[in-house]
Amino acid sequence: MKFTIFLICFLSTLVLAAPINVALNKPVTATGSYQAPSYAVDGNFGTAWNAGSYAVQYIEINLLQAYWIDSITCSVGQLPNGNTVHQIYLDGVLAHTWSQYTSSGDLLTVNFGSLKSATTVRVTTTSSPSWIAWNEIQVFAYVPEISSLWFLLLGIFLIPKLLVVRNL
Ligand SMILES: [Ca+2]
Repeated sequence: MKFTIFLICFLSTLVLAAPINVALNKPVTATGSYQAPSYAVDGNFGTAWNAGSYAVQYIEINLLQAYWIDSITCSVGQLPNGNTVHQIYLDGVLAHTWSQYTSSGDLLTVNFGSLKSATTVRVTTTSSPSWIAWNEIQVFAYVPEISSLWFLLLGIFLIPKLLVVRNL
């Protein structure tokens, strides 16, 4: 009985903890700022960071705290189109590389499979025919909602105690 209630509460927590974009409006630094780095995390795919220079360039997002990152999506903002190499670094450690033909407006996504904890996300471009630019960089992480934490606490502490009091 207790275990069943705990299981229901725990599963509710997982269901309610949907991944959200934790990069939104976070502090950003970059190697160039022909157009402001903050445009890459402003939630608007119609605005872009543009380094104003060719590779190698990077943009780094400070998430301000460690998050369990599930996936990262980057909206390509380059002109002309062509072959590019982009690297994703999590807390300074290379986590993924895109090496492919890319066009303006393309969405590049990496799903890490297992969650990766990191505070900083850097996207480094080592090869491109264009000035380096991104329309938007989204970092999706699991952030438990307050309501789901409440469910979990209920499952762990309160409901078992109530059951004991009622002798169930
Ligand atoms: Ca933008």
